[in-house]
This record gives sequence, C-alpha cells and structure tokens, in this order.
Amino acid sequence: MNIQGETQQKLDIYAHDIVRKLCDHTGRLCLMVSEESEEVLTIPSRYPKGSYVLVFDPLDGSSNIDVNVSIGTIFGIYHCVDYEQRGRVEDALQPARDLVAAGYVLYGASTMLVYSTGNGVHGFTLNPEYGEFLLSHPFMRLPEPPAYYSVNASYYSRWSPGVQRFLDWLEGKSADSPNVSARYIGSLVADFHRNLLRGGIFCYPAEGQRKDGKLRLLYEAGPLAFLIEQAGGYASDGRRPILDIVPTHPHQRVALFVGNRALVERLEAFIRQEEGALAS
Ligand code: FDP
Repeated sequence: MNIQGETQQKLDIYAHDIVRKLCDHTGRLCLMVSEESEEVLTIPSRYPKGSYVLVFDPLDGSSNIDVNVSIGTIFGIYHCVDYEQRGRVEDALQPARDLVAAGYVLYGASTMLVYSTGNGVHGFTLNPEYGEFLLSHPFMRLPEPPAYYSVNASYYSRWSPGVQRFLDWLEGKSADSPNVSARYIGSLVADFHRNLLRGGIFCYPAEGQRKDGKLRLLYEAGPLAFLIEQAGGYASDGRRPILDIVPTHPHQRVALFVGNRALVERLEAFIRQEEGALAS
C-alpha cells in the first residue's frame, strides 16, 4: 500500500526509483515530489544542488499494468522558492500556473513524450531503432468540435446534482447537448492524450465519500492543466481554474474537469446553478 492507502504495484516502485536515480545527481534539482513517497525527496548532500523542483507521478494508471493497457508518467517542473535553502516542501507548494514545464510520457501502442515549456504543446514519438524521441506532433491544439467525454459513469449516484445534470447533458439528454461519444480507459494519461488529439473532456468529480476527488493536484491535475491551457483548453475543479489552486500539501487531491474550454465552462455553469439553487 502507498501512503494514500492504495495498492502499489512493483512497477510503480521501479518507475519511482528510475526517475529518482536519473535526476538526483544532475545538479539541476533541489527537490523532488513523487506519488510513491510520502516524504519529499531532497538531493543527497554528496550531489550538487540546482534550482528546480520536479514533481512526478512515476506510473499513472497502475490498475491497468497487469492487463496490458496504456499507462503513463506525469511530471511538472518549478523554480525553487528559496535557492539559499537546501530544498524544502515549500518549494513544491506552488500553483500550476507557475510551472516552468510540464508533460507526460505515454506507454501505449507507441511511446510518446508530450511536453510544454509555455510555448505550445509538442509531442515526440520514440523511435526504438535510434533510441530517440522524434518530434512528431508540433504545436498540438485541441480540435473543435470535441469528439469524446471520459468519466467513470458507474459513480453517477455519488456525484452532486450539478455534476449529474452535466453528465445527462453530455449523454445527449438535452436539446442543446453536444455530439460527443463516451471513451474511458481509466488511465489518466491515456484518456487525456486521446482527448487532446480528438477533442473532449475528462472528468473525475468529487464524490460523497471523496470530497476532494481522487486525483492529485501537484503531480496529476496541475501538469495536465498547464498542458491543456497551452493547447487552447481549460482545466477546473468545478469552481475555479486548477492553475490557480495553491497546494497546501504535496499529496493533496482535487476534482478534475479538463478538456475543451466550452465543455469545462458548461460544467462550471451546472455547478453554479446547483449551488445558487441551494443558497436560495
Ligand atoms: P489508477 O487508480 O489505476 O492508478 O491516478 C489514478 C488513476 O488510475 C487514473 O490514472 C485514472 O484516471 C483513475 O485513477 C481511475 O480511477 P477509477 O478506477 O476510479 O475510475
């Protein structure tokens, strides 16, 4: 089990160790935060310290490992807050709007690296013959109209009425419903990547039992929010931009709605409507 009480797979730990060992001695970083480690990872004193913070989910979508379905690695990079210090948790507790770079690696039918440094989103495909990632998708933009919506609809009864009404709307139950089809892999990077290429929205709402949703702000929602804005889209927790949320804890969870702006803003409108009705 990891600190979140979730089952850890061998490959989760293996991926965590690979990233940590590749990055701890480079002199670039002052701190790392990984989903698989409760404590933040400081740079050992025998190595030089740098000015960047790396936050990462070494292997996202672990429940898909044993069934050979696409999984991924998510990362974000910040400048440290105080270079004079050796690297403290405060250096990682920054809103995703302040990311210097973010991206993911998708282990699918091909292996892809997709990243942004704030100048568009760029996708590279691994060419195993050269052992190199080659630029295959420069300046990726979310297409319009969107093709898909992605959500684990088996949780419908646990959602708030506003989120339920939004799903009804996506499912075509209103006169102004969009023409979108359902696709849910249950592997965040893979669902996000497909929607980035085809247009759509990925939702992981808060639930009765999980008031802050399931996904992690710092190394899941934040980096993907940074990427989607760079691709012309938007990410929200239902009320405010994910990019503006200042984390108070490295492993904090957050509800996530990410994809084409019009779809995410429509969800926010459903939630506002619900909260307005409750208040009156
Ligand atoms: P997993 O539990 O398999 O690691 O980040 C966690 C995550 O996968 C995401 O990749 C995925 O989108 C989501 O959880 C799936 O959760 P549900 O099984 O509850 O739909």
